[in-house]
Amino acid sequence: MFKANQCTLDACVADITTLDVDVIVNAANTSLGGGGVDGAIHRAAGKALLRECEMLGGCATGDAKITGGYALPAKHVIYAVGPVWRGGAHGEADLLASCYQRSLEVAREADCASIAFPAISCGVYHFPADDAVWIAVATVLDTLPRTPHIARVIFACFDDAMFERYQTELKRRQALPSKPL
Ligand code: AR6
Repeated sequence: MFKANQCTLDACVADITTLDVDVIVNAANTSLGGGGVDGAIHRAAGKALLRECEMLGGCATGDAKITGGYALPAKHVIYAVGPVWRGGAHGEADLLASCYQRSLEVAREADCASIAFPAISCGVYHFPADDAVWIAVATVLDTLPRTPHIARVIFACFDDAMFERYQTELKRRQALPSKPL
């Protein structure tokens, strides 16, 4: 666990659809439909979620939109569209960082205090996992000072290897000399 002023950051191995938080983030695509985390979220939330998604009109890569959580334990779902990995010279790092930043901003606007992220772009979009984890943690820490009532951030990992990456990165950050947020 990492404590940054008002907020705790944690990693866990979990199916993100089971987490009882204010909002879970979906690793979406621009048309807001698909498999992976997205498929799991739609299966758990029920058909009403799909109807609300259809009214959102898609979402740009690097941006985030929000719906209700319907049958999920989470009150809301945020759709963050990560970049497809195309070698790293196509703005992928900035677009991935933007997903985390925009998700926290959208969560703040919806008065969410707790948020769980999957490893956006690390599945079928093939972003290198070590880099993605570094970007996720760094961007969340950079954004939190502007989203002060977010008190809990969870990085929900689908497997032990991803969990180890987040644990290592959170521990490394915790060991750095503290910088006021
Ligand atoms: N809970 C937590 N993590 C999960 C879950 C789950 N239930 N299911 C998968 N993961 P992906 P992307 C992990 O492919 O790479 C979708 O079809 C998974 O192991 O879902 O951003 C969308 O609709 C991986 O580490 O997202 C888009 O078309 C991470 O979540 C496209 O895939 C992200 O895997 C987005 O690709």
